[in-house]
Amino acid sequence: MVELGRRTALGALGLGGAGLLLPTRSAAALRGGGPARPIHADFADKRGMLLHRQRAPLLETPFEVFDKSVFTPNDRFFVRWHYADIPLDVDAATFRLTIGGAVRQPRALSLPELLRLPRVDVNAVNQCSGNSRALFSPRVPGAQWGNGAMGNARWTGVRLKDVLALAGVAAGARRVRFAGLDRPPEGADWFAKSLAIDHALDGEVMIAFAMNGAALPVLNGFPLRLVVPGWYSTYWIKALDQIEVLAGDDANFWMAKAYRIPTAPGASVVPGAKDFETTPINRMVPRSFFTSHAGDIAARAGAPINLRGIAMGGASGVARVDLSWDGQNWQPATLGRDHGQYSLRAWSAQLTPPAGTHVLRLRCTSTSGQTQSATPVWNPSGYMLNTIETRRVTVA
Ligand SMILES: Nc1nc2c(c(=O)[nH]1)N[C@H]1C(S)=C(S)[C@@H](COP(=O)(O)O)O[C@H]1N2
Ligand SMILES: [Mo]
Repeated sequence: MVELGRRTALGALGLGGAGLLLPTRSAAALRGGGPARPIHADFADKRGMLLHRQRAPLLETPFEVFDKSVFTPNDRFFVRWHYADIPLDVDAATFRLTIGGAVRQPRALSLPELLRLPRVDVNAVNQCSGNSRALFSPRVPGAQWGNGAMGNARWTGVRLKDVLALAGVAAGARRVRFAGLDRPPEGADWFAKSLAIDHALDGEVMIAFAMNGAALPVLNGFPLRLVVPGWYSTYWIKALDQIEVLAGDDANFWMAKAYRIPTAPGASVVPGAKDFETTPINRMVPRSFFTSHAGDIAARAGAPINLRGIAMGGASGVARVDLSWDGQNWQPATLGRDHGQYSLRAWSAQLTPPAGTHVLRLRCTSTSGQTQSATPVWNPSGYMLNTIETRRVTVA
């Protein structure tokens, strides 16, 4: 059982006056009387999650949540930690974010100091590299996520660029590495990820202190997390408390050995392939999903089928979402409101197919012209699945 400690001195965050509310329900209040597993309610700040692992927590968002809104509520937002030793009780008053390495002036910033910087917002999808891994065929090891290892939120914070400017990046800096308050077991590398210096300074990468207008839930990285719009969430370091500017390469296990994808197009290789060139996982790719129908669709002849869903462009916006009965001819769905290029976007369509059994295909094309894979994606780590979605439609 994960026991969540009380967050102390929350006033130091200055969130009260900003209208940012903190969850008030205790872990105890959420326990007992709820539905049986796998819908899990034992984690404070979370309800109705699919439990993949208790320690370190892996909680998936049930897919029906995505039918209600393109923004994922904080209490339904997925959770993924690598190591069991995670920060459950952070003292906001004594918390410091350190910036060191190849900088002119190493810093240790308190939360109030950080919050003095200009604030920025971005609507962005946070998606695990291994989202949908359970759909890989042949099967690959790792958390057997369905499609719910992702979420979309409005992130509020400060620009990484502004934070780095407080320390002054030294000439010759190559990368910026990030780590949080979680701790590895004896002998293992810290969970740390790094970005190329130009990316870190692009003005888009941010350090968020709020999610959908509230403080970050403990399990999603209270009090601070990195937000890397358009990139897989392995880079979105939670409970971020260390920034290190590197003058050279990053030899840490989590960059040099893990979270690497084939350099082949679509990150796809022949199942079973081993000796292929790899590169660190990076930008997300377009995806789209049905939310109106979880499985096969049954309809009456002549009656329209109302379809709904969500789409993401990946590293750029959603240009279009299309449906097809044959994989050749595509017809556009109607797009919902544009909440920004990194956000989920709703789509809808009304179709009246003739009697018979059909396969309906769905795909998103991004504003940079990328589209979903028509053939099954496969790599041994189970990353970046973005194969075209299908539904069997029977009209009688
Ligand atoms: N400190 C820390 N940050 C982390 C991780 C972690 O293990 N430790 N996991 C990363 C991975 S792989 C994912 S998928 C996301 C999950 O973010 P979430 O739990 O807020 O949904 O956190 C990322 N940030
Ligand atoms: Mo992940």
